[in-house]
Amino acid sequence: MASTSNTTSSSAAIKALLNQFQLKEVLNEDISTKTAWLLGTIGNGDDLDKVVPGKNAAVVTLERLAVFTQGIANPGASNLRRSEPNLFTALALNSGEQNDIYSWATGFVNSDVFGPDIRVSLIFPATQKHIDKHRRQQRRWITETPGLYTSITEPFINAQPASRIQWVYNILSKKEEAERIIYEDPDRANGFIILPDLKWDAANAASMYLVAIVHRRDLRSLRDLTNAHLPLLNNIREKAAIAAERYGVQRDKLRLYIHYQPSYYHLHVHITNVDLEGRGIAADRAHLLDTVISNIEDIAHDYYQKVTLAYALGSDTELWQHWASHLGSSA
Ligand code: G7M
Repeated sequence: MASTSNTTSSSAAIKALLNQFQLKEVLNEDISTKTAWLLGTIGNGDDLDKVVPGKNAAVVTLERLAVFTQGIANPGASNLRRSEPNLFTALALNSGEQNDIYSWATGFVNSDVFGPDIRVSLIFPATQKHIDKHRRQQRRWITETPGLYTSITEPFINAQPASRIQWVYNILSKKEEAERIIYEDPDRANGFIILPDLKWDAANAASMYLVAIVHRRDLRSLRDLTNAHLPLLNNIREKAAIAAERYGVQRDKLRLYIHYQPSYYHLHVHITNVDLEGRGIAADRAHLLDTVISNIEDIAHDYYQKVTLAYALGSDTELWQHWASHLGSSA
C-alpha cells in the first residue's frame, strides 16, 4: 500500500495540476456508474484555447464513490475517525421534502465518517487516443475470424508504440506504484504482479478491483494464449485468491477475466469482487479466465488461434478506423 507521505505528495501534485485545468468539453457521462469524463487543457502557454493532444490536453474522470459502510459498521477496523457522536451530526442538507412518513433531501455527508465521496483520475498530457477512448461514440460489432485477425488486427497490434504500455513497464520494473503491489511471483515465464487497478481506491472491499500484469513481454492478448501458457494462467487463478485475502475477499467471491480487445496489448487479468457490476464485464469484451483455461485445456491447445472472436469497438477508435480502411464500405 502507498505510504502516507507518498500519497500526500502525489495528491498535492495532482491538485496542483487540477488547479490549472480549463474545461473544454464534457466527453461523456454515465449516470449508472455516476461518472463523467472531461476534456480540458493544463498549462500556462499561449495556446490554452486550443486542445493539443500530447501537449496541453488533459482528460479528467470524476466518479462518485460508494458509501463506505465498512467504516460505519466497524469503526475499529477503519482508519476513519469517528469523532462525531452521531453518524449524521455533520450532515449538511441543502434541500428537502416531506410527505407523510417519507422524507428526502440532498446534501453532503461527513467524509471523516463516510470516507471520500469522489475519485478523480487525470491523464496528462493526454494523447488523441486517450481522448477518443473517453469520448462518447457509436459502437460497431466486429466478428474477427483467425484470418481477419492476421490481416487486420495483428498488424495494428504490432504497430502500437511501446510508449502506450510504458505504465505497465513502470509497474513491472517497480519504478511506479511499487508500494501498491500486493502480490508478486517474480518467475520470468509464469510470474506476474498483482496490484489495485487504477479505478479502485483500495478501500472498499465490496468494489475490489485488482489487476494481474504478467512479467513476460511476449503475450499481447488472448489471441496469443496456448497450452504453453496454462501454468501462467493457472498460477494467476491460484494466487489471485491469496492477493484478495488481503482485503477479506474470499476465493469464491472472485471474478477473473481478460478483455478482448484490451486497451493495452500486454497480457493482464482483471480480478474483481463478483458483487461489482458493470465495469468492463460485458460479454462483448470480457472472457472469464476459468473459461479461457478450460477452452485451451479441454477443447484445443490452439483454441484462441482458431476461434472467431466477436467484440464491440467504438467507431472513433484507431482499431475501428483500421478495420474500416481494410474492409472499405462493407465494414
Ligand atoms: O481494457 P484493458 O483490459 O486493457 O484494461 C486495462 C486496465 O488497466 C484497466 O482496468 C485500467 O483501469 C488499468 N490501468 C490503466 N492504467 C494506465 C493503469 C495504471 O497506470 N495503473 C494501474 N494500477 N492500473 C491501470
